[in-house]
Amino acid sequence: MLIKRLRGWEIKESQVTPEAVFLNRRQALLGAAGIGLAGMMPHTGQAQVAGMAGELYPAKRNAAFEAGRPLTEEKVATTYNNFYEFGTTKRISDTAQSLNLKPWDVQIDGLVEKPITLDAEELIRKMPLEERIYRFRCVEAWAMTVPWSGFPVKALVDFAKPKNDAKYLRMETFMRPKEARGQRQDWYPWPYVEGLSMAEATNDLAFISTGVYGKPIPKQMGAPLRLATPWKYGFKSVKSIVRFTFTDKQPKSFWEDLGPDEYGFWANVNPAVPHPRWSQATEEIIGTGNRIPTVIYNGYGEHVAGLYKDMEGLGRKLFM
Ligand SMILES: Nc1nc2c(c(=O)[nH]1)N[C@H]1C(S)=C(S)[C@@H](COP(=O)(O)O)O[C@H]1N2
Ligand SMILES: [Mo]
Repeated sequence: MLIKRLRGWEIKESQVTPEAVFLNRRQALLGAAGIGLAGMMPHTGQAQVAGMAGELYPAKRNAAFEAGRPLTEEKVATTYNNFYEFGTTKRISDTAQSLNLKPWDVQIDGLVEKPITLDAEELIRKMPLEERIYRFRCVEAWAMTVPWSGFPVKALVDFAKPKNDAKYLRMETFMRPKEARGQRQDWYPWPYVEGLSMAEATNDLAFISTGVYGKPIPKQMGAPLRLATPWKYGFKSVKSIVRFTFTDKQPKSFWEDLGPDEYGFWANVNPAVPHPRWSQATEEIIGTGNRIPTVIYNGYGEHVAGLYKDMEGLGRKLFM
């Protein structure tokens, strides 16, 4: 994110995940073993690609959330990633496969009736899964359109039962330098942290992604639990969450900690508020070469503008 020039958008053939090859191989295996054994497949390389709770996908699409743009091709979205834990380039999808998803403890704590730790898969099975197509806008002025599966953050809030004095939801990524080589670079403020106000967290649009393209979410996109807040810049959408903390203090996020003059807490999309080093007026749709105008709140103003109507005094800070 601190780079000045964007890289090219084209995908190198060698970096495309050979998913079709994998699926064919898996089908052949299932055929040989007999379909009844499918549930007993060991968690080998195959199961890792298939991911967590695979039989829950595709989740039923919620038609209330349509993007009004073509979907980004799956192989483009799953091989052009930002995940500093695995490196600073956009080509970390292979490197990220070193992340171990099992077991994956999720802690829910802070100002809640009863703190709890549970396995991610257990949590996912308790939540109402659905599919939503959202537009996505990175602060670096690239965009994509993705079919997420998952559940509203509101469902997690209801499950956690926060106390009345909870004002923010703080979310934290794993800390495992052995699996994530970027975390061995100790000048970054690991672990990655992001946050939402309670009003934002309980807004209908705030979503926890557990899947994408009708399958469990791949590691490079933030398995097993990743935030999706489509009216905000992409850095808000913290990946591979291990901890949800309800707090009365505004969390300091990873990028805010690194560059408070460039990245803030609110991070709402606004074409009229440039980043100090580049314009936010337009965005490049990855995989297409097209550049289009950016829209305030990434076009989700009807859902979220009301959240900020008493906060206008924050000015530019609402949009960085
Ligand atoms: N833990 C963690 N979450 C993260 C990031 C990161 O580096 N680490 N990058 C953020 C940024 S800047 C963007 S644009 C999106 C990219 O999501 P994608 O790789 O699925 O496109 O993830 C966000 N979530
Ligand atoms: Mo980003």
